[in-house]
Amino acid sequence: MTNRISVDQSGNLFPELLPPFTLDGQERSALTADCRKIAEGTPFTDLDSNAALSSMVSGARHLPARLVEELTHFRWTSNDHGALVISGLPLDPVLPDTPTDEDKLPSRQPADIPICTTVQLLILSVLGDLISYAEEKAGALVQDVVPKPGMEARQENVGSSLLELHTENGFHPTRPDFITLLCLRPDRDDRAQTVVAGMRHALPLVSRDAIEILRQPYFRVAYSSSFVGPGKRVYCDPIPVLSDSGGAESMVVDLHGMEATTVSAQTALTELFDALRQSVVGVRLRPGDLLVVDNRTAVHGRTAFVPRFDGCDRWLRRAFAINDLRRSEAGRPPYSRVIRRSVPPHVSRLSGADTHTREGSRDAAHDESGGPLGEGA
Ligand SMILES: O=C(O)CCC(=O)C(=O)O
Ligand SMILES: [Fe+2]
Repeated sequence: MTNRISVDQSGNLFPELLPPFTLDGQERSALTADCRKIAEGTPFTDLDSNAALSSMVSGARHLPARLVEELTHFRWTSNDHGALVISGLPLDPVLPDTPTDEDKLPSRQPADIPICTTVQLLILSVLGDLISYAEEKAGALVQDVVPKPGMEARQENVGSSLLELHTENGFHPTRPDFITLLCLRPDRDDRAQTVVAGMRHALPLVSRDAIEILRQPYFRVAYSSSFVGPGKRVYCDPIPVLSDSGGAESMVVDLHGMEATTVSAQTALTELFDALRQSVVGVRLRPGDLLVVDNRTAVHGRTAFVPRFDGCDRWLRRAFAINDLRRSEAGRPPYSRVIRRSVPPHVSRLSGADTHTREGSRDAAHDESGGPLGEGA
């Protein structure tokens, strides 16, 4: 059995996500000027501070009103795909080279790209509050999503082979509610498609019996290698795939890193995987496009592309929003948005042939061409 999302035989990509919300020329130039001004007054060297982040919250009043309304409606009610694309956002006039070696350069400094950092954080502040995780990308609050040499097959955003559908940090007790991905540079061949599959589309395709099982805590997700390093088998405690909070259903799924703890739970999970595969839509992000994913109602992934590591590679910037900052209080100091305690000491550390890591089986799924990937049985 394979859990892979699939690209059809002719190499066609997935159906397009709904048309983007597009800023017109006037909105864009006004926002560019405002972002420049806000950026000038922002201490980017200390982005992890109340002073810097509150200037982003107050700066959000410069966003076009119709964009704030769109974002607010999305925050309130999401949509069938659990995703929204905003196009035509201002970027910095000079774009530096795409970073290639994160070890030497943990993250492109926000001060190097002040306008795009500002516009992303203004938008994010309408959705919630910024958080990041210390173990991942050195805790950067706005992270570079770039291919990394030698990591092409990784099930992380540093990879360039197919990245399976996943809830962001599904293994983590404090998952982001929203993910924002701002495109600065597409891949050279314009092939990578960021994909999403929404719960509202997928769940009606799943049987009632399976839904009942998916509501039980019979599932666990392996911590991403971006948190625990490659080759480690670290799982979160068992969780349900579907949970209800105040009447609103949320979903945690990972087509690569999730496993069921009983046979009937595995059958239910396979049903859901199939339904999600039938629900996939995608977008080839262009410079100035920002994708917002509702991490509670949708999973996301990315099709393959070919990196060159020449400074012109695909480059997205990612930032996470949480809708109740207090939920993260236990894991971080009060002055910081970086969650420090991510891998609790009690999480199961497993070994044995019956388990797999997020790394495991990845190579089998790797398809250099980005072409057809088998659906498997
Ligand atoms: O590269 C992409 O389009 C998405 C990568 C991803 O899943 C992430 O950064 O969380
Ligand atoms: Fe992701």
